[in-house]
Amino acid sequence: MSSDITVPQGKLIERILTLELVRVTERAAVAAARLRGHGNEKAADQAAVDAMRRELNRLPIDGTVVIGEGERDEAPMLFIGEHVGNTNGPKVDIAVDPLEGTTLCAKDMPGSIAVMAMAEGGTLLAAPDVYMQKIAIGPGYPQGVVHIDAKPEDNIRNLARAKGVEPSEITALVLDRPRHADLIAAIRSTGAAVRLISDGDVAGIIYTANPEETGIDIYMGIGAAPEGVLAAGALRCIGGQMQGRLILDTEEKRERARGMGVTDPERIYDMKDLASGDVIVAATGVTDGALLKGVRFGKDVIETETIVYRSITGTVRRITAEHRDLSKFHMEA
Ligand code: VTB
Ligand code: MG
Ligand code: MG
Repeated sequence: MSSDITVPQGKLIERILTLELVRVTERAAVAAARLRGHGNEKAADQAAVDAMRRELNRLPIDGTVVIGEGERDEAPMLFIGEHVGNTNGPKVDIAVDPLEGTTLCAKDMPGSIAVMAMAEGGTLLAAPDVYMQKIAIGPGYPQGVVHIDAKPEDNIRNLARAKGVEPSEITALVLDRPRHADLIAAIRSTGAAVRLISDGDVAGIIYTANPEETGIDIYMGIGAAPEGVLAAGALRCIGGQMQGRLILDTEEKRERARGMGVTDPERIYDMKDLASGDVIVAATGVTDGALLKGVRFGKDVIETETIVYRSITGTVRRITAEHRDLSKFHMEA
């Protein structure tokens, strides 16, 4: 029986919106991909934002951006609190990162994606644009086998034990940042491997869901909060465990967070606190990556690859699209 039937009315995202989201991230990805390798992060990001915003405003939704491109509304740019959609539809929360991995795109390096999530109104954590400490593992482990406040060494050892392997057979994914020097040393001290990425921890966290293919067992470290909410949405669908804690290390940040409803600055959010309702997440590849192929510009066709997750059914779809209406893409994206 489909789990749809058991969920109270009004708690569900219209499933028809699943494919609408694909259209939105496709457009953003194509717009950004035109600027791949041009060394201009800002231009690529802006192109993705504009395309995403335009498509979102066509959707039959009454949407509020809760995770967006910043908190101040100097320019119309999918800022937090912005209303999107033609308001002719369900109240939904929207989380966006129109170009996740702007640097990767500007340098034409692997792993940049256009990504967004949609969920029933009030169910996505409205997080300020600050850092978030995160830990994530894939499905199939006992609840609590790792914990955000445990020592990294203990997390690796406990995970290895639960997997039935030696710590030396575990690989952790960590953002390559000076702030992670101690974390990396601690992980390596157990014999485990660390794979470093320069950017892109939305995909990084999603990798943990499929260790056989990606080689990644666990994600650890400090990335951005918006990316944490997007990743949690996807992991909700596939299964796995994730915890996050906002890093509110100044009074100004705590104040901002309070304004967004964060009463406990130390709170540990688990996956379901970050994305608690029925959530749909879509991501389209901009540059080639392990999760998705990048946009291909052919003579007559533009090809995109998108992955879309729907939590209530646990369905993951991969959608390869050939876009022939090139005039439209040229004109608008
Ligand atoms: C990460 C990464 C992103 O920001 O969240 C990172 O996944 C954190 O910020 O792709 P710093 O770059 O300041 O360390 C990104 O790199 C960019 O959104
Ligand atoms: Mg961004
Ligand atoms: Mg980002």
